[in-house]
Amino acid sequence: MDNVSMDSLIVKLYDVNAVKFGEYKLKSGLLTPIYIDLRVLVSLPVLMNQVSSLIYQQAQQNKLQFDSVCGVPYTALPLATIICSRNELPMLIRRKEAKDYGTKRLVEGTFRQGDTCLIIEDTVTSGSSILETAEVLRKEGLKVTDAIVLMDREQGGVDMLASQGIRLFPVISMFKLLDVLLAAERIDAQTAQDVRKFILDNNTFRSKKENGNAPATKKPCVEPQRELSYAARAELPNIHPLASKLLKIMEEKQSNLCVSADVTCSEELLQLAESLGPKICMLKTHIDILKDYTLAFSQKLQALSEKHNFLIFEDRKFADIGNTVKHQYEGGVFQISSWSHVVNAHAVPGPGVVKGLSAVGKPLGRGCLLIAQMSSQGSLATGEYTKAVLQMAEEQSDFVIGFICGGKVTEKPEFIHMTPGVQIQAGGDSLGQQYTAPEEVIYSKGSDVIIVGRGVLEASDRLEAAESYRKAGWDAYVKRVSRSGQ
Ligand code: S5P
Repeated sequence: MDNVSMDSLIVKLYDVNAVKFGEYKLKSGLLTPIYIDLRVLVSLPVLMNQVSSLIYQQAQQNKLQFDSVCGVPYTALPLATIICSRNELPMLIRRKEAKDYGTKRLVEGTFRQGDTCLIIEDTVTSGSSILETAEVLRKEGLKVTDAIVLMDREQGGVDMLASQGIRLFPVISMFKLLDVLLAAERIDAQTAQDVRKFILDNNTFRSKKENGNAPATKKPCVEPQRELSYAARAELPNIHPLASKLLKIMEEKQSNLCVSADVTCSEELLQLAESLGPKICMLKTHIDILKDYTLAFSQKLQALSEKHNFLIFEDRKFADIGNTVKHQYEGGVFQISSWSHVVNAHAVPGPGVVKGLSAVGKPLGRGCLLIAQMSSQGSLATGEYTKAVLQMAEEQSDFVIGFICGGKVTEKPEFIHMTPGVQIQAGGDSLGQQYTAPEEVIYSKGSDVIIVGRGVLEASDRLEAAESYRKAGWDAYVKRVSRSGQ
């Protein structure tokens, strides 16, 4: 919105009595020379729509990322409803009290653990109403990082919320409002001056700090959201059992290393599984490069996965219609579904590929990784394609446990991020492979598991190399989790 229309909106708010001057009591008991009462808006649909658009514009201009929207009850509830309805966004409703019958939910609407919820509010003084709603949402497992308010009284709300990890984006702030109303001759200079003085003298955040009442963590900056540990993610209520199992293995073995056992002889592969087994959380195979595959081999591999507690991931990269991949997964020479805990698929064919695989794998408790990005030079799996893959995963999260990707592609902690193209030495190969270091993949890019092939296989001492990758990956994870204050 340009300045002119913003100014006319402010004047309109005054004209409809949403902004009043005189002597009024705030929720805190404090007497104030200005009172903002946006409840009147519900009777004024045109203004209601205008205000809702402005609030949503803040979200867009600041490129806020969120999965759902929650209005602080009650005045902001209809505003959130209009925003969600117009922009087809999922909404959540926070109850003031849990109802004493039925489900006793404090938050109505569906969401997943780790989803980010944007809070909408009509007026902010100290920020306590937003914080109260944020705390309820956070207790339910939602993340709250941003809030938008129509009218900020500029009395400390921004700083207080920042100290609690919430960025507040005001549409209109008090000083701007005073300037506009003065220029429009709705108030005189003396009134404007009195209100300015009142606002500056009554900063709720500053006075709390001065009295030593400010919460211990208060700092005028946005603190990062706490990042969940692998162990905590394993316990999330909506997590796929196989993802949970993997995360538990990772925590227990202190390993986020998946070795890519790209060898062509089954005996050598079994030797690798036996010797590297204690160091890894997962062993990745390309079963069709073995020159001597037998079903007996796959049974031995399964026994080793149990002995050393790692999962098997057949890197088959299914990419056909549902009916074909069903046969490829279950049958043929390899009978992959009978021994591999995890497989992966390209999203190119559309959701049918996952449906076909799921028809075979789900009853067996198997899981699938979707290929969201690739490590090879010139890969087409980028941008909109990657986004569409995330969408597909969310729609079939009863079988999709995560992604093959270069780094974190979703904030949803139920999904596992696995990254190939990892070597301690930077560089690549002559066929387009590109390598990133373990620390960068786990710490900077936020992935969960490093997939290492030749970095281990071509080392003179494979066990020693696996240990250095395990340590590098684990140290980077510990550093990452401690960075976020856990
Ligand atoms: O994008 C990808 C996806 C995969 S699964 N890039 C990859 O390199 N991979 C696989 O990871 C690849 O097929 C190979 O088995 C392994 C990487 O091997 P390295 O020897 O280059 O570490």
